[in-house]
Amino acid sequence: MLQQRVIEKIRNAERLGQEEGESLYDLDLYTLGELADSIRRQRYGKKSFFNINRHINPTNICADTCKFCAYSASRKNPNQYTLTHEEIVQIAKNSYANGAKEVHIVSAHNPQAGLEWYLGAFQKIKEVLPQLHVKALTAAEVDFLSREYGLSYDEVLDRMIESGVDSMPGGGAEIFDEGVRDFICKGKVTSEQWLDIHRKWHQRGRMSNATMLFGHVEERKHRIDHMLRLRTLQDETGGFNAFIPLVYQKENNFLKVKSFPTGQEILKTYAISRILLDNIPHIKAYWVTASIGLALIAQEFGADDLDGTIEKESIQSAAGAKSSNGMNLDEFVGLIRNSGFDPVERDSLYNELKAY
Ligand code: V47
Repeated sequence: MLQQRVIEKIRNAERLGQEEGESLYDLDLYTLGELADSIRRQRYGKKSFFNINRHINPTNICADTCKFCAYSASRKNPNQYTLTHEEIVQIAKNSYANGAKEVHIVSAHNPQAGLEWYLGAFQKIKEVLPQLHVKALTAAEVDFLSREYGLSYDEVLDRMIESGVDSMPGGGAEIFDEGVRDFICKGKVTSEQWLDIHRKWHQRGRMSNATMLFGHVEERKHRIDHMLRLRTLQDETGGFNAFIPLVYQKENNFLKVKSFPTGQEILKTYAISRILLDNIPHIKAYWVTASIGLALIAQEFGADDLDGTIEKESIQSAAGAKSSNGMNLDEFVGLIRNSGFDPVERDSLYNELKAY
């Protein structure tokens, strides 16, 4: 039977393909959880990683029209804003003073802002806070800047490094399947381009993350395909730190979704990603989209990282997530400990900073 063969292969640390990956969803939740958990425990024991970080979303004016997005200014969200460099630097300074080790800076694709507005902010942060890790610009933003200002991807990536960007976040990946992608975010960076931008970034010796937006109109087979395309690139470059399955949030947007994934389906997706992505070190249960309760349970289904304290979050909270004011550090650490895991503060590149 396919299922028995697949379980055997996982226990022998053999790789699975598309069809085998899809068949994992047919396993019962506990069998799948046990398989993913044994991989997670072999690698990290009971450690659960998090960081003290600050999300900054400097503008919500966007040339693109992704149906799932509630963040960009539109007729459902008429309040446009663009922060000045001074405001961005002030936020970074305050967060640093409060213990943040990383700023995660992601914007919409604002054609009025200018290349210097995008890149100058990183430079100014680094001038005053050279130790603060700047994780900034998704591959979708890199593609936007390249098109808007007639630069090649190589040129944009080099300018990012000159401006002080340390690593790239994993946003903009959505779902790689071209049919689904066309339906949910036509006109944005293509799947091939997204992968190519990360390849080029990794070739510069830099690290990044990869996300997958799921629980909307995609099917299970599209999630497996997405993971396998990432695994192939990771074989080539080794530049991904973490894979982050993002659970779709349904409020205030233009994507009409009939049914939403159950908790079981979400946990299975974390577990399957741990099993399939044998070459990506960390699986992040981003508590913002999973909800903190499910993210804590996901620690037993393959996830070893819960992202961070965040402080403020505007993208998913616009679509209904309960994350607009981040998470208190003491509460976060207490929740991880009380769920049976050992909280470990990490830096952006997963060096361990403090065991709580
Ligand atoms: O790419 C937009 C997603 C992403 C919705 O790299 C939505 O460490 C759910 O990429 N429901 C941006 N998600 C955020 C992101 C991220 C987050 C945390 C950590 C890291 C990392 C990266 O937000 C976008 C898009 O897929 N998003 N709208 C929505 N309605």
